[in-house]
Amino acid sequence: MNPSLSRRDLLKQIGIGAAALAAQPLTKLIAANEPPTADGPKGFALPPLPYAYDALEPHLDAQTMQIHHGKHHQAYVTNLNAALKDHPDLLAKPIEQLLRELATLPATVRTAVRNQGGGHYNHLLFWTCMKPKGGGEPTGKLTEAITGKFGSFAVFKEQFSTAAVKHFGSGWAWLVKDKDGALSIVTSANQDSPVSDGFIPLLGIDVWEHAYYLKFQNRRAEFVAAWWNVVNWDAVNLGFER
Ligand code: MN3
Repeated sequence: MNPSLSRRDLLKQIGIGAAALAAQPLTKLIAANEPPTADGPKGFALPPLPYAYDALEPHLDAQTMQIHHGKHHQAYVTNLNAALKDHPDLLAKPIEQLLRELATLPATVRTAVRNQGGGHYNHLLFWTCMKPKGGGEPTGKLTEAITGKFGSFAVFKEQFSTAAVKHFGSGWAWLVKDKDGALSIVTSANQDSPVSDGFIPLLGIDVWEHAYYLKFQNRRAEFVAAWWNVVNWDAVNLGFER
């Protein structure tokens, strides 16, 4: 049960599209929480987390993880499928492709894909960019790229943290690469995804209050500091090498 959802698995799922993704079995963890309503022959599905809800304790608490994944992420999936129910052609496309081609989608579904589809995609990345006993510093080519762009890992971490803490309202902070492989730190509002701006997101932190309020209340900076302890740099590396 609960097969490990590596970054490579995730990218494969994103790439092979909704039909295959919908066939993913859900773990008992999710089934015990609430059966998803959108799991069917057509449409997107919520994959199980690659670790238990309490696996990121004490940094991220189990209750927040359970609600965040089982309720919030599930809602994005459910709403996305509902919005696209009359568009089987779009339901069959990979979520990343829908977001990349957002501007060309029918106006009637564009906002739903932006919000609900962005929510689905952003959270998939969020889950896979974390792991128990994570943290530390990246290795390999990503280290060279971060050092080359920011001067040092410490400077990168400081700038990324500041972007996450200072972002006004709900949204995300990201490490992204552009089509030439150049790194940058960006933030996005609501569930807007850097994918729609032509970037490949490598690492993202959710700074919506639902991501931290139960444990940290208004102390977003403490949440960001705790989150560094669960970053899965192996997964970030895989994204960088795409
Ligand atoms: Mn969230």
